Order: sequence, then C-alpha cells, then structure tokens
Amino acid sequence: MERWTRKAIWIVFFLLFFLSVGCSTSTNPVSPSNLNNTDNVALNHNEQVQENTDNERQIVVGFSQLGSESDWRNANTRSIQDAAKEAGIELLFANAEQSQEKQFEAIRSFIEHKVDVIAVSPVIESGWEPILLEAKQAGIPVILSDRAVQVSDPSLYVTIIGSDFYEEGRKAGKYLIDKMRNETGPVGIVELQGTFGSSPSIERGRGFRDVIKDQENLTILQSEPADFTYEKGKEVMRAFLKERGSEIKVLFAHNDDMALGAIDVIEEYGLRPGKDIVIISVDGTRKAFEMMTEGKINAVVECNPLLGPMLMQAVGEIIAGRTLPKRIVPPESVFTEELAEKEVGNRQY
Ligand code: GZL
Repeated sequence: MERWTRKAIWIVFFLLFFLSVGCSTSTNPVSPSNLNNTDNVALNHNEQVQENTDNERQIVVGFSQLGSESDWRNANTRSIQDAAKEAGIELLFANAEQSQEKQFEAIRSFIEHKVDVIAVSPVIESGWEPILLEAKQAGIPVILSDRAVQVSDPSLYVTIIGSDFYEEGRKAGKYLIDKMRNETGPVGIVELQGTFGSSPSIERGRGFRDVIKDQENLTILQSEPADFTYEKGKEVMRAFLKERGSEIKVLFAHNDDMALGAIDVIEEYGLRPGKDIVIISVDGTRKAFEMMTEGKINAVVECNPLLGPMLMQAVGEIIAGRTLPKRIVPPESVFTEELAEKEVGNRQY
C-alpha cells in the first residue's frame, strides 16, 4: 500500500475518533459541587437522559394523581395533562382515587418503566419515606405537586409546587375577624375539614386557628373531616345543624365542593347561607363565584390548581441538570362577594 494512502487512512481514523468523542460527552452547566444529594440524583440521571435526549428520545414523566374528588382536582389534572402535551412530554398518568397504597403501586410502576421524572400529589402527609427512597435509589428525581409530605430527609424530593395552605387558613381567619368586627355576642363557628391527614386540611385549620385564637367572641363549636367532597359536605353540615342549629353563625369550609354541599342543607334547614350563616370557602372555582354573586358565599380564599405549566417547567430544569428552589408557590388571592360579579367570568376552573 502506498505510503501516502496509509497516511490518509490514519488522518481519517483520528478525525473520526475525535469527532465521536466530542459529541457524546454531555456538558452539564451546573458543577456537582453546588448540588445537594437530590440534585446529584438528578445530575446522575440527567447524564443518562442527556445522552438519550441527544438521540431525540421523548421525556417521560410518571404522575400519580391522588383522585378526582373535587372540581379543583379535576382542573389540576387537566392542567397537568394539557401542559405535558404542550411541552411534548409523555405523561404516564395514574389516578389513585384517594388510596395511598395505589399511589405507591403507581410510583413502583414508574420506577420499573424507568421514567425520567416522577411527580406525585400525595393524598396524605405521612408514610412516604420508603417509596421516595426507592425512587431515589433508582436515580429518578421526584417532584411533589400540590400537597406536601412529612419526611425526615428533604432530599427525597427535588421541589414542591403547591400553595401555602397555612397562609390560606390565615387569610380565612383575617376575613372573619373583619367581617365580625361589630358583632358583640358569641359567634359560633363550624368547620368542614378536608381529607384527614392531608397537608391542606392540617395547615388551613392551623392557620385559621392561629389568627382567630385571641378573638374572645369567635368560638369553634364543631370541626369534622368531610373529604373535600360535595356529598360529605352535605352529610357533615346536616349533622352540625342537627346538633347546634341556630348557634351556628359561621361555616369555614376547606374547599368549595364541601361549601356547596353545606349551602344546600342550610337552605333545607330553613336558614339563609351567606346571611344567617357567614360562609368562607377555599379554592375559587367558578361555582363558588356564582354562589358569591347570589350572596350565598361571603368570601373565597383562592387556591390555584393550574400547576401544569410550572410542573413541566420544573421537569425541563431537572432534565437540563439545573437546580430548583425547594418550594414553588403559585400566585393566589382572596375574593369577597363584593368582587364576585367582576371576577366570575374570569374563572378558568
Ligand atoms: C389543595 C388541594 C385540595 C383542594 C381541594 O391544594 O389539595 O384538594 O383545596 C382538593 O378542592 O380536593
């Protein structure tokens, strides 16, 4: 073989070698030193994903939704499904219908499927350490959507995208103090709690109590879980009226569906919701705004279910190997009956 031919072959070989090395190394913009160990999980996983993504593989997110108990929940599901589609992300969706065990099963199936990111809206706060450890050991980052978990090791999830439920409870309490500022007599309150053991129920109740605790005329007569549903709200409010009747001057409902159920039984009982019984609710669904325009609900503390775009943005940040804040809180407000007419047409859920 001619000398110059051999030289040409070597040159081509070295060119091909350096070209192949150059395009396969994924460069992460974030150095491992400034990541905590969850982010390291994300980083290690991202190197794998980065190589896959180089080959144009679609990102896959496994999402364990807790149920379909309320208008808020259904709007939350639609928002996440629509945002995944918009972002070109494949969403594996599992509805647990209020069962934590089904959420664990769904997460195990996501791990087996080797999804890129797991998102979960935890039905209750407790019991999450083991399954979140399984996800971490599999190198799959977890994002909490909507509700929180109680874990000793916060590195078990990358971030939580959800409302400040404690602040929502405080807003409800502040509204009530202002609403009752001219009331001298005792003001009996009943409270429809959400799902027992869930972070919104625990925190809304805590925030509400912290704000009203020094108001001598405000007394919580009864407080029971009603699972964030319309039917259970009717059932528990009916029991409250049977036991406490006209002592009840205020209802604090942890969500609109329970408030709507309570309104129906208050009217059956012969009292006027929003007048004989002041009603404060949480979420801000269109139905609640319609009740406010009719004067049957006095105030709604908004809780934003439209978390889909923020969730998919967070997925993108993780895949790119960037770190995220430990908490992402959506914008939300408080609406009173005076504002309802103007706002009802703007409601997206
Ligand atoms: C709050 C969410 C709650 C809503 C309810 O972020 O978890 O669950 O307030 C829903 O309507 O059922």
